[in-house]
Amino acid sequence: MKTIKAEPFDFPFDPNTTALIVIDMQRDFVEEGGFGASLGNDVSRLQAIIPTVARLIEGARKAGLMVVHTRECHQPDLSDLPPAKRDRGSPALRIGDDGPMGRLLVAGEAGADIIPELAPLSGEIVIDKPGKGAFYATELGPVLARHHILHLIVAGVTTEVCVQTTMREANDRGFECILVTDATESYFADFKAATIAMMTAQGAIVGWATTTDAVLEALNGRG
Ligand code: TIU
Repeated sequence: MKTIKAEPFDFPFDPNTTALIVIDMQRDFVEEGGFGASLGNDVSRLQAIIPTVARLIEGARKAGLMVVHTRECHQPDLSDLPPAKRDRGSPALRIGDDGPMGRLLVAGEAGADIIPELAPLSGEIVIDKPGKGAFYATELGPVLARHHILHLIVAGVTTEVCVQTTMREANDRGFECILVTDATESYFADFKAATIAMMTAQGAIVGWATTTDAVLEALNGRG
């Protein structure tokens, strides 16, 4: 067993039953012209964490951890896109519309790709998900079960939307989850802070929080 220094208390884990899950580091959320920008968001906030997420992924690979990547995207025929998700609000573009990086949040389009800086290695699991949570309507649960995963180290975007939803889904399914706070980001600084506070409160009611340095220190003996 190893231990990550964490809030609200230390996080014990066995690397053999632990996966790093990187949520939705896609061009559609991080780059201009994508889905995130179409909602009126400042994507530069998310770009700032790319080097940190890269360092976390590298450390996890070096330690032999399973690495899972997710992508929020829909089938080209939009058969997995509920009208409630497509039609809500007044965005500049809707999911499935043509944008500068292809159709927004559609599998196979350039915008749905994971950013090149964080590209999955061949052999790493990539989960395409139609919802905000990575367990809903995906094979993530069975994949983790097949690999005997019990602990999840969580990074990616956005903290209060897909990251938080996935951590809550995982927590209810019996996983021990730890959020890496400098490897996740929101378009809204106060939402990120509130998410970390609410998930770690009440004795880690949803999960733990830590830093990339603390994860790397626990995995590989360096910060
Ligand atoms: N809009 C927003 O903050 N997030 C999403 O729509 N999806 C994810 O968080 N990946």
